[in-house]
Amino acid sequence: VDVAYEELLAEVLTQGTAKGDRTGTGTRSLFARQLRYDLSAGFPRITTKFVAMKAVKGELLWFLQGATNVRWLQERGITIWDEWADADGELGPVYGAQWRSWPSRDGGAIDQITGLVQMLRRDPDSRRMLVSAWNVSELDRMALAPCHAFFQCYVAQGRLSLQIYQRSADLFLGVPFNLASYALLTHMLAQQADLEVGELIWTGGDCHIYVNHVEQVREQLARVPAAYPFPVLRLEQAKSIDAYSMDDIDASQGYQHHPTIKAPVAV
Ligand code: THF
Repeated sequence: VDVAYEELLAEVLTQGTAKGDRTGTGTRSLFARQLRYDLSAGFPRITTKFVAMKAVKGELLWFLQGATNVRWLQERGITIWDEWADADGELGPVYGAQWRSWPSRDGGAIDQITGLVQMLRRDPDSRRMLVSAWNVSELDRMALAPCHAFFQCYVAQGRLSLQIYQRSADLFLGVPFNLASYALLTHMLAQQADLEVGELIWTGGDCHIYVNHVEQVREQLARVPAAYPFPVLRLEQAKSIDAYSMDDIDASQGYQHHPTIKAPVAV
C-alpha cells in the first residue's frame, strides 16, 4: 500500500505557507517535492478517493491527437477543461499543440511525440528524450500556461522510466489525475518501444492545497493509512502511439477505493 501522495497532502496541510495565487482563491503551499512510483508494482490510481479514470484516459488521448478544442472531450462527457475554453471551445496552443506540432522557425511543425518514440526505439541511452509543453513564445496565447511543463524519459535494463516536472500542482484535484495520466503515458510509450515499465517520478514545483479544499483534504486524510493496493493496468497493444482508443485502456482491475470527494476547481 502506497501512501506517499497522502503524506504529501498532510505535509502541505500542516506545514504549508499561506500564499495567494492567480485565481484569488488562496492556498497553503510548499516548494519542490517528489513522488516516485514503481510502475511494475501497480498503477498509481489514488485509492483514498475515487479518481475518474474516464476523464484521465480521454484527456491523454486528446493530448496525443494534438487537439486543443474541448468539443471532443465534451462529446465523451468529460468537462474538466470547460472552464478555460472560449465560446468556440478553443484553449489556444496548449499541450496537444506543443506535443504534436511545436512551431519551428521555418514555418513547419515539430512532432515531439513521434520523435520521442523514435528515440526510445533507436537510441534508448539518449539523454535528450524530453517533451516540452512550455513554449515560451506561445504562453500568452494559451488559455492556461502548462502546469505539467515537460517530461523526460530514461531507459535502463530494458525498463522505461519517466519524470514529469509539474510547475504548479493542485494537490487535491489535479495531482491524482496527473499521476494517473503520466503513468498511463509511460505504459503506452513502453509498449510502443518494446520496453518494460520502470518508475514514474513526479516532481512538483509549487505544491499547494487551495483553501477551499482544506475540509476535503481533512476528510481524505482521515481515511489514511490507505486500505487498498493500487490496481493493475490492462493496455491493449496498439499499432502506434496515435492508435489507442478508450477501450484499449482499463485501470479498473483491482481498483478498490474510498468514496468520491467533491471540490470546486480554481479557475
Ligand atoms: N486548474 C486547477 N486549479 N487545478 C487543476 O488541477 C488543473 N488542471 C487542469 C487545468 N487547470 C487546472 C485541468 N484538470 C478536475 C480534474 C482535473 C482538471 C480539472 C478539474 C476535477 O474537477 N476533478 C474532479 C471531478 C472529475 C470528473 O469530472 O468526474 C475530481 O473529483 O477529481 C490540472 O491538470
